[in-house]
Amino acid sequence: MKKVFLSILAVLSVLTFSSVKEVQSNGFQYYWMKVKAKDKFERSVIANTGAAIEIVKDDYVIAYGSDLELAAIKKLGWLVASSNLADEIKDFPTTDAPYHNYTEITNELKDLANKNPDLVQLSSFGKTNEGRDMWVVRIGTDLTKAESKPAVIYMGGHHAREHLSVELPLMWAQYLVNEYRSGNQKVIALVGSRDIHIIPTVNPDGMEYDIQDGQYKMWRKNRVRNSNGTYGVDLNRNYSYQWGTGGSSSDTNSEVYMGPAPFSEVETIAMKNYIESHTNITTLLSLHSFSKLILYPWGHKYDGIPTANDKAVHEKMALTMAQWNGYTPEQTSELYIASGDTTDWAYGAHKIISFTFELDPGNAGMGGGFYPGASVIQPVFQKNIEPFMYLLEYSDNPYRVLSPTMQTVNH
Ligand code: 0X9
Ligand code: ZN
Repeated sequence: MKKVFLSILAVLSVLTFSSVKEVQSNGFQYYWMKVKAKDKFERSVIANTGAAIEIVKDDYVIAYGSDLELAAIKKLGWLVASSNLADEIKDFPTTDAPYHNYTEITNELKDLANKNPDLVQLSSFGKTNEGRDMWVVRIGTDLTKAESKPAVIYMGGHHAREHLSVELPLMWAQYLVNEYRSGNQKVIALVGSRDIHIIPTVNPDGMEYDIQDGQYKMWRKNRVRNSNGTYGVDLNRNYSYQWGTGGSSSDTNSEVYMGPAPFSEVETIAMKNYIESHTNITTLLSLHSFSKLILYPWGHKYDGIPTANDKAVHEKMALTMAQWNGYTPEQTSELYIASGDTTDWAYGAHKIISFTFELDPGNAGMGGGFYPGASVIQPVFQKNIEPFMYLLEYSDNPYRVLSPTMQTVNH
């Protein structure tokens, strides 16, 4: 699919300004903002305005939000003085053809399943607002016995504009099958002994909307029509665990609109039902972009997970995975408080060991941000193979990472 590279973030590399105006189809104006914030407490105040914090630095953040949120941030007195570069931004298009649109993803997954019926099962576990199938691929030998094996679930694309987070799960599914066929002993053993669930995109409607004009729209949410005629709920604020307790907004125009109720969205309900119907899932990875981080619960409060072993498992696994991909491991709320995300729910409600990766790039420099171009796809996948494999390997008993004999029943 031809995509036009929107270099809105390229200008952020200069960081000599604080706001860039962008108009979305709902008629509201949206801005990039550079906002002074020295710690997680100040960042949480910013998150509570309803703006989405996208980059965290030692003494400032880069946030994206509506004019209302801009006004609220201005009121805090933390907005750095700005210049408006919107017109300039529209002058730098380029193509991103290797990324997959929804039809291409569907075709790739069907192809993988059709050619490998002994290893791959493709199914739709829900329908989006616009009627698209939500695809999950299940990989393993003897799929009729899959429920009796330990399971891990990988997902991407909660946020529409985070296209790299969709490419990686797709590539991971293809990689596992290819490596299995070509005799990779480790993969053969793991595909034989695990139940692997891969959901390339949780938000197909949002993703298609983001690319539909051949020009990125910087869309984040799903495409539900809200009761007041606005569009979209932030799916990563809509899960039920401690829903609406901070870092999300009840304003339908907000980038982090939590929805009218927990699990109000067909996409999150489908995720809930799917995960709850596979009680063998021990380990979860939700891919997002960008910032090069490995995050683990809690996100809704500053305290860590109260159960010592569970906290230690998350910390140890995050640290280990960071050795391969070079990302920074930390508890989610070290960034800022945000409630209603996938991992807080998966761990909080079901004790699934859960991680969010914020993929490359690390910041919004030239060619960076949400639209880093096609050249990053392969290298970012390569550096994440070992972390993905590690989650798969230890999904039989993640507590083994603490001590080989440790067994903690977590369901
Ligand atoms: O804010 C988010 O949903 C994620 N960042 S993103 O830039 N991809 O939007 C981070 C989610 C981590 N979870 C919490 N902060 N609770
Ligand atoms: Zn995201």
